[in-house]
Amino acid sequence: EYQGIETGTGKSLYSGTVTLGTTLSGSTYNLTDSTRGGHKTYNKAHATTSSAGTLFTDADDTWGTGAASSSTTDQTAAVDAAYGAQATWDFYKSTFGRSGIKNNGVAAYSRVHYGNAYVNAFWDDSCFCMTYGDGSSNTHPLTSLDVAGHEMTHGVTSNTAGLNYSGESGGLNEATSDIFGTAVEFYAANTSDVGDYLIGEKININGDGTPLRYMDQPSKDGGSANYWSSSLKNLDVHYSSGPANHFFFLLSEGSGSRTINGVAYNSPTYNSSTLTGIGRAKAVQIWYKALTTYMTSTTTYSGARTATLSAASALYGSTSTEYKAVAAAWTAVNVA
Ligand code: ASN
Ligand code: ZN
Ligand code: CA
Repeated sequence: EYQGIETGTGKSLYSGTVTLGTTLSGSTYNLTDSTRGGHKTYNKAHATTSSAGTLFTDADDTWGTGAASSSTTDQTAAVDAAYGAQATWDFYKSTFGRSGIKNNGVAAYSRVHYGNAYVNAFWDDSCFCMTYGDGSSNTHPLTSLDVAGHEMTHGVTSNTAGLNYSGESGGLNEATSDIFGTAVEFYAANTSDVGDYLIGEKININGDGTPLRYMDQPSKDGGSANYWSSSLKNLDVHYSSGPANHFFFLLSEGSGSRTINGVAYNSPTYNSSTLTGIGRAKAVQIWYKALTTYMTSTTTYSGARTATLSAASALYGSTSTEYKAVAAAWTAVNVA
């Protein structure tokens, strides 16, 4: 009986046709990616039990049906989730040399079709797994690339800084997932799902096609803060992430108006300063070093300023353009 590492073809819901790491066992393929720590994708078939579910299998190693004809229980959501886990693994490996969530070469796993019309996706430390609902009417699985990168990053945060999921540290935890989820989307450079500074723009979570969050101007979602204030800590963590998401946009791209990959942005500053970005590549290096070296479970926004300045100093020097840009971007979101 043959047992082997294969490369399948996935017809995804949000990212077009993709290649997937799969495994052949006997005469049946399964959705196990042995080249990336053994990540597996399971079908919950609308259950909400704590078990992993049923491992996806296939006869010909061509998975899913694509956006046009996907149904609520089929392989298509699994293709997106597996592709997202794969792209996120590759992003962390090639960008930071990190081998999986714990940097030990071991993968998490993913579960799709969780619950009935369940409009959420989540990371869970206890199963070391990502779980995805099918969205409203079971027609919009929350399996887009940026959401997958967001959820898997919760695992990284939990195993590094460990930012507590409430108050200001909770906002920084959420922003870390938005920052690296976005970086994954740009890294993948998928022609059907190009990089942007929006979160969840593919999953129609609001029913009107608008994204869940906007990094250039977080207040556009109707709940997030653009700038730090003493009451920021009282917001839900998905809203108190705003100033850090805004910091990341300003540091990467600068203030004011621009269009990137066809998406228009307009990023304001608290102090009316005009900022020039240092580029996303350097901004992610600074955030990652801050997360993995300087932040702790109780880091606040003020502490994040210090942590990212320490990271910029270590990476580029304390008199560098990058160091000065980090300071200016925090000041521009009222973290002085
Ligand atoms: N999708 C949400 C998130 O990852 C789930 C939650 O509220 N933790 O942030
Ligand atoms: Zn989150
Ligand atoms: Ca996005």
